[in-house]
Amino acid sequence: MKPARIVLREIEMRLREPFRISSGRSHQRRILLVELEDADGAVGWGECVADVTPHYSAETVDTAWLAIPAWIAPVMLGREWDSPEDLRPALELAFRGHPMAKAAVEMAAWHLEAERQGRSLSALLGGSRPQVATGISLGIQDSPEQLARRTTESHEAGYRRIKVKIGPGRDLAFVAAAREALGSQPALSVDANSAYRLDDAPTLAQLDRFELVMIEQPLAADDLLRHASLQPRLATPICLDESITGPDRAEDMIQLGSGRIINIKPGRVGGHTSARLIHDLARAVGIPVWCGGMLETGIGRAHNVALASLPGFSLPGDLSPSARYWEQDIVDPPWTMEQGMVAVPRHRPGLGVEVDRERIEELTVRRLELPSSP
Ligand code: OSB
Ligand code: MG
Repeated sequence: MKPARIVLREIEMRLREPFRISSGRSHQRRILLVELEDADGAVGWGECVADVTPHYSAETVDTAWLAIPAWIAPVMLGREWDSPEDLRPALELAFRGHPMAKAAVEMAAWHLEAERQGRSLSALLGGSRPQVATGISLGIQDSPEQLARRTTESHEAGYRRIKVKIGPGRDLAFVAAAREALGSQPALSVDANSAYRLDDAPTLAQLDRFELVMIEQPLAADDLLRHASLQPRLATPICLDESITGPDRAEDMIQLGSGRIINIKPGRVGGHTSARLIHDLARAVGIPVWCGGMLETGIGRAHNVALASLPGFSLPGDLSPSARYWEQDIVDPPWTMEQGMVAVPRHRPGLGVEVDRERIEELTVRRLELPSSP
C-alpha cells in the first residue's frame, strides 16, 4: 500500500438524546473522519474518537486536526508500506502521544488494506466470530426511577449486558434501582469514568452486593498504583478503560494487579495493531477483554465490530445499533442488533457497510486535503 492522499472532514451530528457521564456531557457531536486514498485509488476510512472537550481524555477534535496534517501525514504519505502493522512503530517513533489522532489514520490504513485485498476487515485482523454480543451503556439519568425504566427497556430490547454510568452521589441508589429492575441474573456493570478517589473505597465496596460483572475505571486514568490498592478491597472486578492507552499500560495493569478486565477501544489505544497486541497479552494470562465504544458513527462502529470478532473478546461490547445514537447514520445499511447480537459482515470486503458520501457531505463543517493542493 502506498497512501497518496488524506481527506480530513469534521462532521456535525446530533445524538438522539444527550449522553451524560461523570466527566462530561455530549449531545451535538463534532466528529473527525479520515479518508485515506492509495496511489491506485483504493480508499480506507477512519474515525477519530476524540471529543470536542478534553474530559474523557486530553485529546480533542482540534488537537487531532492539528496532529494529523502536522505530524502524521508526513510519516504516512508517499511511502510504500508492506503491512498496516508497520504504521504503529513508525508513528510511535515519529512523535509522542496523540493516540486518538494516530488511531484514526492507522485504522483507515487497515480498512484500505482490506479493500486492496478484497477481504473483510474482520478477516484481515484475524477475527473469527460471526457475531458479537452487544451491551448498552446508559448515561447518568435524572433519578434512580428513570434509570430503572431505561434498564428494563434495555433488557427487553435484548442487550446482553447493561452498563450504568455512576459518579459520587449517583451510585448506590441508582445501581440498586437498576439491579432491582433487572432481577438477579442479567449482567449489570458500572462505569465511573475516573470520578472516585482511593478514599472512596468503602462506598465502592458497597457496590459488591449488586453482583456486578465489573466496575469500569473508578480512579484516575494515570493511576495504576491506586487501582492496584483498590482491587483487593473489592469483590467486583475492576475493568480499566481510560488507563489503557497501549500495550505497555496493559502489561503494567497485569503486573500490578490494577484490574481484572480490559476495555479495548482501538480508537483510544493508537489503532488496530495496538488493540490486537493488548488482546494477545490479555488472552495469554486469561484476562477477559471487550470492545468499548465512544458514541461512534457507523464508520467507527464498523472498526469496533471487526476488532470485537477476535477470539479473546469474550464479554459483550458497547456496540449498540445505529438507531440508538442517530436519526440517520452515515453508513448503509445502518448497524442493527438481533437478540442482543451484532452480525460481523465477514463475507463483504472492507468495513462490510457502504460509506454514505452524500450524507457526509451534508454534515461536513470543515474539510482539509493532504498534501494540500498548491
Ligand atoms: O467510558 O466507555 C466510556 C462514551 C463516551 C465516552 C466514554 C465512554 C462512553 C460510553 C458509550 O460508555 C459507549 C457507546 O459508544 O455506546
Ligand atoms: Mg468507560
